[in-house]
Amino acid sequence: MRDFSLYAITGEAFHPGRDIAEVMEEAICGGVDMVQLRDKTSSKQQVLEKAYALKKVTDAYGVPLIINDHIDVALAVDADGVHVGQNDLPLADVRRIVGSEKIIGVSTHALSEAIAAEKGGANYIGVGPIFPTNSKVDVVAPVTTAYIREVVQHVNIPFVAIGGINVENVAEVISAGAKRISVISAIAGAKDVKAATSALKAALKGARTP
Ligand code: TZP
Ligand code: MG
Repeated sequence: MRDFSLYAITGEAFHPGRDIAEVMEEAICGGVDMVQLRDKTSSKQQVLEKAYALKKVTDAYGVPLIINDHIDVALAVDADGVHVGQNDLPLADVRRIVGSEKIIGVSTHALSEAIAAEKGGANYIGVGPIFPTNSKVDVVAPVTTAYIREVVQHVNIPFVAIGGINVENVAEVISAGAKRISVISAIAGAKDVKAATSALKAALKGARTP
């Protein structure tokens, strides 16, 4: 898996009336280096259509596309990978379905889950929510940046910090040891998506430089 640092997750509710592929194109132009289609409300058919539209854009810019939940859609559009949660199919079965070449990301909220995901062959894990977030309905309590320090000590695969991260608090996340962040609202909810993404990427880079 090619490394990434700013991972945008789609959040259509944040930009009503705007096209998802267009918004993600602006995000990529602002510096996003991985995109996830996350849609918990549309029909399978609609998710498939969005995935095809996003794939066109991500392919044009050479950015990986990951599909949340819908493994069949990921395979249909030949996405780069899938992202699954703790209540989706077991990791071993996801790997059997997608094969060895696809990226598998797993959401984790506790060290036991993070270690299990690494052992099970995940390519990266999501670690969060770091801060309170309004973007996820069934969200667990924030794990805080202290938890990032624990993950750094016990997990060897790439991890991405997620949940309530924005241009103001990204430095705190990076100084706790995260190298990669994932956001929904800080990008999808921005008035000027490209400018907000550039600012976030600059803050991320600035925080990463010792
Ligand atoms: N998983 C943990 S927090 C979260 C997900 C999908 C939502 C992140 O959204 P935001 O707007 O960046 O807080
Ligand atoms: Mg899921």
